[in-house]
Formats: sequence, structure tokens, C-alpha cells
Amino acid sequence: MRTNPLATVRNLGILAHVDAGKTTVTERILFATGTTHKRGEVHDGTTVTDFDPQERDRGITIFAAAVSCAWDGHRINLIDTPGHVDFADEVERSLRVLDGAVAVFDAVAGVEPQSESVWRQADRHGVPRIAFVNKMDRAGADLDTAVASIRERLHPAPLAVQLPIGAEDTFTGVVDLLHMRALTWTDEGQARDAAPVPDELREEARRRRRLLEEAVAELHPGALEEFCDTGALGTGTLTGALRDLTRGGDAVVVLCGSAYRNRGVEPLLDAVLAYLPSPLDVPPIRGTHEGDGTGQRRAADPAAPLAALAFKVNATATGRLTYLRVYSGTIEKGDTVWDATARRSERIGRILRVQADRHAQLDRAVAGDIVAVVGLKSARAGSTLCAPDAPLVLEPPGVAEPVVSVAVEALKGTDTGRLASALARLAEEDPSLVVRTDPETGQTVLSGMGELHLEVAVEKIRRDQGLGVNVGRPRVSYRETVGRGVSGFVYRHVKQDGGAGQFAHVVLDVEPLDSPESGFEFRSAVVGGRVPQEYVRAVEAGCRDALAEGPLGGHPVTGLRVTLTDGSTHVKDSSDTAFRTAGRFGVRDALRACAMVLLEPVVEVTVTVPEEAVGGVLGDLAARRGRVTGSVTRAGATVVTATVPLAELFGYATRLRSRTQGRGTFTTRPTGYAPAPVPASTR
Ligand SMILES: Nc1nc2c(ncn2[C@@H]2O[C@H](COP(=O)(O)OP(=O)(O)OP(=O)(O)O)[C@@H](O)[C@H]2O)c(=O)[nH]1
Ligand SMILES: [Mg+2]
Repeated sequence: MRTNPLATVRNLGILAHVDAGKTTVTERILFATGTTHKRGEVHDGTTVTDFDPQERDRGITIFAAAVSCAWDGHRINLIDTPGHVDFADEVERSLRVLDGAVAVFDAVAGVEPQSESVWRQADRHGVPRIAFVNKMDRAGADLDTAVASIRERLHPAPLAVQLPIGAEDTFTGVVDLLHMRALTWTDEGQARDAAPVPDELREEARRRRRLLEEAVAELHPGALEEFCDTGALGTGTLTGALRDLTRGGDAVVVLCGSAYRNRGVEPLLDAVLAYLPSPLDVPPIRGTHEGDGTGQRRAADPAAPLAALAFKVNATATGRLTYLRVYSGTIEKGDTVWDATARRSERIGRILRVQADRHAQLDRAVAGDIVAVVGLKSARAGSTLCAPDAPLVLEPPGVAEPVVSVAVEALKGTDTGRLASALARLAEEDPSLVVRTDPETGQTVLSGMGELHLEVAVEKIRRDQGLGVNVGRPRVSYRETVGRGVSGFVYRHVKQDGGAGQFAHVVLDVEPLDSPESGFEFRSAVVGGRVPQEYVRAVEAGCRDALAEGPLGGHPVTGLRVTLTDGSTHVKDSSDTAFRTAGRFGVRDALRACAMVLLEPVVEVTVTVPEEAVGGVLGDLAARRGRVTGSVTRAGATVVTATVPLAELFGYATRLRSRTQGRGTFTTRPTGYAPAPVPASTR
């Protein structure tokens, strides 16, 4: 039987908290697979995937970068994602097209806040993961503690399949518990041949192998059977069971190493092939028929009609690149495809296998592949491309609501037009950036996920376009919610003074929901068909119109339920439009009668500082309306967690650096919205 070539493809993401070593792991994977011939370093600005000038200057990943390599007869398409929370949307878009992921952890810090966030993101997308505990060479590195923190915070069943050999700066390799052999690396990071387990580790290795067998038998019925029959598990059974458990999300295989020292990378690649799914192993992609909206499924079959999702658009020297995950069918150079999102035909110019900023040309790409194409004009991140005769729309990745805004203007008035088109292009590449004109001040306002996100966007325009740009002070995006509701609020929309009339009469209840995050609920409690169903829908649409601008300061309104309790119609003059208008003005006026509450975005801040600087940091957090929720000191470094309104955190990076002589670091994680103390005039 010939095996399907798709079985040898892995679409893989590398996910983690900022600085855990994703880019370094990626770099070493490219080196180990012979894709590159020298090892780049983040701190030298020489890695393959951090190729943007700002990434190289800042030493962080900003844009998800796709690369491709070959290992043991398999093709691995790999996406190195950014760890900084401001770029979480890049991670979200990447997760949408991946079949599996490696979650990287710092062996000293264990599970960090952003590891938790990306883990939940991957959970939502149902992406199977294996874990790589990196930085085993660092002082204080400890695999068991890292595994315990995974168990405590991420998954009840982390299963370590290796035992480290040596520790910290004497970490030289691992015992592979599946094959009971020692894998070690030279000081230069060259892999040596597998060797027998060193005597001093033999007993511990046996004990851990036994624990692994027991844990697997407990989770996997097939393995349990063998375990009961023979009192042990063979390597074959163990590998198969670990694969099933990984793919089902029932356990997390844990490996360890030091990417920087080039140790542990080859076994990680073997584990990717052994445990993570191929495009054939994941459920068929779901979409809706473009015409009749019925649900459709497409399996990963090169002979089926084309269905591909664009997940990233990037203007480069090569042209406008659209990154695609092909779910079914085949695309060839020169093909005409249908952009089901923009509803227009597009022609595929070139197809490229992407190596970060370098490319190899391909004649075709088939189901299961991740490639970039040149020549598409309309496609955006989230667009579906499909066969013209089998139109379908795949669900696009979600886009987060921006929380921070700045006003931007060209330094020279004559550059205003150029700035506007540069901003429009940026927003096209990054859906989490929003550009709008403030209706009151006429200023151009750029909104995004955080201070750094906006800073990077503006810097990109400065560099790419050579444009001078003035940037205003950052402001957070407020929301409004209902403090106390109203019931029986009556609104009549009546225009019957000649010509075609309009008549709609609605009675509304407005009440707060449990939390501001609950969004908006609409219900109808109308009896006896006094308001027909189609008008009820129009009222709901009108409510949504009204909620875009709340009474306090024109901010979006959230966390409420509106119930249509009664109303009446007019034989001739009632219409969808009349009821939509009534819904809109009815809610607008009802909200004015409610006790409205202004909400501001709040984040959880995790600050790591030398112990002696803690006092100052706590005082500073208190001055920023922060509420400290925890503090632990380990090896002279204190980790303080606090919830702080985002508005108070502007400029915190600079402040923390100066307070701690550059030794303090912090990360943030959005936790939602909370009532703001300041009254209105926040627009
Ligand atoms: N000691 C040690 N340092 C490492 C190791 N792996 C990476 N680093 C260092 O950790 C820092 C961060 O590494 P990156 O690879 O940029 O981490 P990242 O996860 O890609 O970071 P972001 O993309 O910004 O989230 C760099 O200075 C690396 O050299 C390791 O195994 N051991
Ligand atoms: Mg990186």
C-alpha cells in the first residue's frame, strides 16, 4: 500500500511567553535540518525568522514568520510566533492554520503568564501540543519544577519522556526514556551517537520509565490492556499511545534541552514527527457554501475542489505576498481562483515555499501545504480562496478589539496623503490595527493592542516610507455598561405627515448582565404576534446600532440585555426600517435613563525585579492604581503580580528600567474591563 504523501507533512507552530526561546529553537531547527548552515543569534540580529529590521533592533519577534524544512523524510512547515502580548493576534491567525504546536518554556521560570494565554488560545483552536523545556543550561534550571508548573497551571497530564544529563552549565544531554539510551551533544552542539544510559542515571531512568508507563496505561485503554497482561509497556505501544494522547489533547509530552547551546533539538524534531498530527489526522475543515450558507466540509484531498485560507499578507520586495494554508485541492501557477470573501476572481502569479525572507519557487501547492503566493490583489488575512465552481467561505480567524489609540499626523502637511495610504496598507496587513478619523477633532487615530504595537506600526511607516510622523499621547479604549436598568421604556417612531409614512412602537427593558465581558443579549418577550418576527429582528439590529456609541462618551456599550416586551404596528406604515430606527433611538434614549458606568481596560502585570528594588516597584504600582495580587522571591529575584488599569501603564517600561538599572522586566496580560473612576470627557 502506498502511503499518502500528506502523512509526511507537519504544519507546526512554536508558541511561548516572550523570550522563552522560540526564535532560537526555530533557528536551531533550521540548522539541524540542514536548511541553514550557520547558527544565527537573536542578540546579534542574525536569525532567519526575526528578519524585520525592528525585530533585529529590539531583539523580539513581532511578526509570525513561516519557514519550511525537511527532517527524516518529512516536510515541516513551521511558524515562529511572537511572544509579546501586543502581538497576540499574530499568534491567533497562526493557530488558525496550524495542525500542531511546540510550546516552549523557560526551565527557570516554568509557566509564565503569556505561556498560559497562548496555551488557552491553542486550546480554543484544538491544536495538539508537545512541550519543550528550554534553557536547561541556565542557573536554576529544573525540569521537574517546570513539569510541575505545567501540571499546576496548564494540563493535568504532562509526561516527561526524557531525563536531563547534567544540570545548568554541565547540562550535556538527555536520557531518552522511550528507547532507554543517552543522547548527548559536544560543547559545539554536535549530536553524538546514541549511547547506553550512564551508570549513575540507570536506576533513576528505570524509575522514570516505569512512572511513564503507569501514567500512560492510566490514560490509554489500549496501553492499559498490555500493561495488565504483561506488567509493562513496550516502546512501540508507548509511542503509539503517546501519539493518541497528544492528538486527543489528553496528555502533553515534555522534552527538554538548550536551544542556545544546540542541545535537544534533534529529539524535538523526532517527537514532532512521532506525536503531532499530519494534515490527514485533523478533522476536515468546515466552511459555509457561499451561495446558500449551508455547512460544508472539505477533507485534505489534493483532488478535491480548492479551499485555502489566507492568514497573512505582507508587502515585500518580491511583491505582495499572501500566505495561504491550502485545506483541500491543488493550486497551480497561473490558476484563476475565487476570493469568496471579496467576491472576485484572482489570478495566482507565483507560488513560493517560504524561508522567512527568502523563497523557493513552486509549480503547485496541494492540500495540507502552507505557502505564499504572489499576485493576489484582494485577499486579506482571513480571506477564503476557492475553486470558482465550488465556492465556499471558511471561518476567518477572530480579530481582537483594539484597546489603545494614538493620534498621528504627518510632520509636513504635504505628506498627509502619503501617511494616509501608508496607514491603510498597514491596517490591511495587520487586522488588529484600526485607522479612523476622530469625528470631533478631525485627527487621524490609530488603534491597536498596546503601546508597543502602535510604536512598532509608526516606526515601520517612518522607516519604510521615510515619513516624518507626529504621534500624540496614547489613550485607552473605554467601554460603557449599564449600572442599573430600566423597564417598560416606550419609544414611538412615527412619521405620518404625508407621503410614505413610518410607524414603529416598541417597549423595552434594559438590564445589566453579570459582567461587562458578557457582551450584548437581545430577547423578545412579545406575545400574540403584536410585533411580527421580521420586525423583532429589525429592532435587534437597531439596538446594535445604538450600542456602538454610548451616552457617556460615545464608547461602545457592553454587558447588557435588552428585552422587547411589547409594541405595535401600523397596517401601512410599519417597515423594517421604521422598527430598526425605533430600536436604535429607543435604546439610545433608554440608556440615558440608565445609570451608566464607564469601563476601562485592566491588565495583569507580572514584574520581575531584583529583591532590593521591590519596595520602589510596589510603591510605583500603588501610585498607578495597581492592586498587588502576589509576590514570590526566588534566587534573589522577586516576581510581583498586580492588576493595573492599562491607562496607568503608559511609559512603565522606561520607568521600570530606570528604577532597576535595567534589570527589571515586566509582561502584561489583558484581564478585561473594570469600572473607571474618572467621569466622562474621556473621548
Ligand atoms: N541560556 C540560554 N539562553 C537562551 C536559550 N534559548 C534562547 N536563549 C536566549 O533567550 C533570549 C530570547 O530568545 P528568543 O529566541 O528571542 O526568544 P523568543 O521566545 O523568540 O522571544 P520573542 O519572540 O520576543 O517572544 C535570547 O537572548 C536567546 O539567546 C537557551 O537554551 N539557553
Ligand atoms: Mg522570537
